[in-house]
Amino acid sequence: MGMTEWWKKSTVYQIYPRSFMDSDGDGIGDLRGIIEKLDYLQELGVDILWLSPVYDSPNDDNGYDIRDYYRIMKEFGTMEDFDELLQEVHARGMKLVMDLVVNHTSDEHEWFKTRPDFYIWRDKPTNWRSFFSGSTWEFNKERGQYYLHLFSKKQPDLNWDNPELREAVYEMMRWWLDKGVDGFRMDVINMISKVADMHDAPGSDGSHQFMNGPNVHTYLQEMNREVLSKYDIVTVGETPGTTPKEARDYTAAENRELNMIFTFEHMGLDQASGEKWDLKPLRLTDLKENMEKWQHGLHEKGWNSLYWNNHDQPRIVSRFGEDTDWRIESAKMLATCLHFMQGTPYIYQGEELGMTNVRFESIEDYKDIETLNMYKEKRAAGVPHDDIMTAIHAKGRDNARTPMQWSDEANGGFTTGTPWIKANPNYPEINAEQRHDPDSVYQYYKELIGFRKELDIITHGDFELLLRDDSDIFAYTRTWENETLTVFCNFTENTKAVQRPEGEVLICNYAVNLSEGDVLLRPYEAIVFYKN
Ligand code: TEU
Repeated sequence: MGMTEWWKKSTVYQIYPRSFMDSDGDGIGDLRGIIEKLDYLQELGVDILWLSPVYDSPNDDNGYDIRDYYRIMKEFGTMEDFDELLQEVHARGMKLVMDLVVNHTSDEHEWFKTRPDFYIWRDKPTNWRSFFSGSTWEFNKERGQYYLHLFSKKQPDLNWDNPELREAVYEMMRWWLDKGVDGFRMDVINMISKVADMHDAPGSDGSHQFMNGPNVHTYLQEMNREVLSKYDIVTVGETPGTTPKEARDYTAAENRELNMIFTFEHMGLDQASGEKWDLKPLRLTDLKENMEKWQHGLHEKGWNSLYWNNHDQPRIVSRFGEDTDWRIESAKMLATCLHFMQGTPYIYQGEELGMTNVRFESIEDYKDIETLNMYKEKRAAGVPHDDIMTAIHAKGRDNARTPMQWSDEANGGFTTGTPWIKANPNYPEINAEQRHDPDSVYQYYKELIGFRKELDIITHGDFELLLRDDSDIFAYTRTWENETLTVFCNFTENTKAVQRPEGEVLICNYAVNLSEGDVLLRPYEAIVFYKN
């Protein structure tokens, strides 16, 4: 592993600044609030902090609609606050990765007025549906044409076929890298190249015409040549709709594009159709098969990110675990399942506490544009309120965006003011004060993060799925030189016996209780054996 591949032994922590910590009582998280919590993060042992966008934005999509790439969002603080945050992160031996949103800007970005050639205009719209409901085309009266917006109408897509736009992006990236940031998470970066002849698509799904498009690798190789290759940084592409084969093209070192990507396949296994709101229960064998496919698909040919959570996904303990009677056990079990795989793990704020989904009864309590647009559209189509709320409770992005729960004080100690979104009412029972308990989810995550630094087998070992057809247990081995890790994760309340493997217990989310023969896995039990 070369000097520049430090990210292969790192663990990343994602901060959604709006909901992380509010230092000035305006109810919105800010950069000074993050500075106040850096010791908490250093104690956890994470190596890289990924900040969701902190640039100037009208917040139509909570910062993923950038108005000025060179200014800090006023609610989050000043550029001086940012410089201090970066300095304090580096002083603690951690790294800071920014969220690069360059598939689109805000419609309030000056370019939208001064450089129409930086955007995508057509006389006639296609039938494509936006990720945020409605059409992906908006008519602009001044110009007398439609502009493309895959997301909200205030997020016009940039025209990456224009070399002047690409150079403007590269110049901005150099500006942040010259400040000392340590890399980028690249928002829907596999959507930047659209087919030239955009046309109507079956089911209004234009994704085959804008995902992994004709010039995406050309542009990423140019970005790497012009910018990325000149810095010792880490890059991760957010690439919905990408297969392991395409992921190899993005992450193979010899292709000189990105270090890793986020797959979405495992996040689609509990949806019945192309729409995330169309719920179906997860089948564990589907999850096992999919994660095996990605472990094998990128082994020695690329690099995986490993995640269950982010600011767009419901919280995993409520989704694939059990968040009432077995919350702590299942939170630890899910973490074990992920953290012994090959790749770079991502922890989303609050995941290390076992924070859960939220259930607001009123749509007024929800803030996310994706949710609110969907609600409006489905209500207009006559779908009952309760049916829509069931889907929002299961899959809404605000599940991940309620304030970080620091203590049992008002609003979980996130703000002394009125939070921009209500706190999850379970903050008195679930908060960071519990991290001092040796049996807390936080201390368990801290142990997992430590193993990745200590045991090279986690970074390099071969992955082999065990008990393939078992619908309760996710089990696998990692092997490397003369070492073996055997991981057992019980995803159910059923007690199951498994054959005891070689080696000693490395970690277990219960007090270890091994009889001579088989291992009896208790509800949501995770146990890892290590032989060297
Ligand atoms: O998300 C891209 C994306 O594919 C989302 O539509 C995601 O699949 C969906 O929200 C799941 O419910 C990125 C950012 O992570 C997201 O927060 C932004 O809203 C979006 O791009 C536009 O920038």
